[in-house]
Amino acid sequence: MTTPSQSNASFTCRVLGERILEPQTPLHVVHHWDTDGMASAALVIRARRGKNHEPETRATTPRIGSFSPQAVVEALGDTVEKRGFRLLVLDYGISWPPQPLEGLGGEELHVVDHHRTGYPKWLKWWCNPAAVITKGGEEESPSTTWVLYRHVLGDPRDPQVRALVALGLLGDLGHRALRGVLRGVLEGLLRPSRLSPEEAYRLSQLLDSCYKTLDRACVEEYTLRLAWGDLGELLGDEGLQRRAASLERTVKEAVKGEPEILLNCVRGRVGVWVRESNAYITSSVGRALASERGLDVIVLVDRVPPLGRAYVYTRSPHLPVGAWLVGVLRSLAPSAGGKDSVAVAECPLARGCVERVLDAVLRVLEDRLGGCNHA
Ligand SMILES: [Mn+2]
Repeated sequence: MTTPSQSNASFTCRVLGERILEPQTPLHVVHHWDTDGMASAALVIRARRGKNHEPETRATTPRIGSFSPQAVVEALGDTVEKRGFRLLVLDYGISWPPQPLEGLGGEELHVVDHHRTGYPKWLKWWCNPAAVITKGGEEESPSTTWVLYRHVLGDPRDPQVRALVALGLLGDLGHRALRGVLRGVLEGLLRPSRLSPEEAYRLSQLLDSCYKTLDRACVEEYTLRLAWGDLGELLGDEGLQRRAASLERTVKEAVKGEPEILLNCVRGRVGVWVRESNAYITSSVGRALASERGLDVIVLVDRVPPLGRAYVYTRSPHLPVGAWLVGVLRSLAPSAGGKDSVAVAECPLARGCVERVLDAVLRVLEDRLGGCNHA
């Protein structure tokens, strides 16, 4: 069923697509630092290439870990003052302020995304099916590369553009995209470039090692390589392989460590780990702890000094800790979120926030699981 707002949205997406492909108009792309964001930017850069000319296209990523409209302005650098540039923000799920920011008028700013968020009236050019459809939006738009492919740019013939669509899907969905109905879609997209879905998944992990090591230059360099380089060659890139291998070792080490606190409760066991590192791998470590330690709930307090932040990450293999915790976390931390089996609060490093949040998490868990004793 198509509601009027949906058909209007898909019309807007097509016109947006024509505007960002106009070869005579320079474009600055600001994109999320993960694989989907990098692949989305590369896809647009490549799609803009004309027969006999190289249109001027810049691509940068916001400071890693920062989600704000101000971070977009900073990533644009001196482009903000340049006349004639169009701006495109990709895969960067922030909520925009009710008034345009200085230097970011509503006419030349374009946004393509698949995160569930809302848009103010001043922002004229946005394409985000998940913001229009109230139910199931994110499932139907699993990546920004998918939104570009289905709604904005149309079906591309270029094999590399099709492979980039698949790469974004694998980046955001992870290995679960390798099974089920999506597998056929991935095979279709990847066939012309002779990559298997497994190889493309591996490439997405290699690319994510740029942001996990908090290396913005790496993100920007490999975005251009995705646009113009050979994807099979990138899979063998030694720099990326070393980076990813070192992150994998760090996660393995972290998972071996003993918990700071261990609670035995009537309806489950809870482990609390505390760590500090220079890598942005809270969710990798948290997932591994939840799947490998055989506990009912894991809590990970992860301090990341280069980001000036600490994360309190709670995950369960089977309990709805997201539903239990997200409301409480939002009242205690500057930023918090989650879904069914995971809840994360983001705190400044300074004392106070982490302690408050951890106390509240343990209180809620003790309440839900009943009769807890320290082991
Ligand atoms: Mn994405």
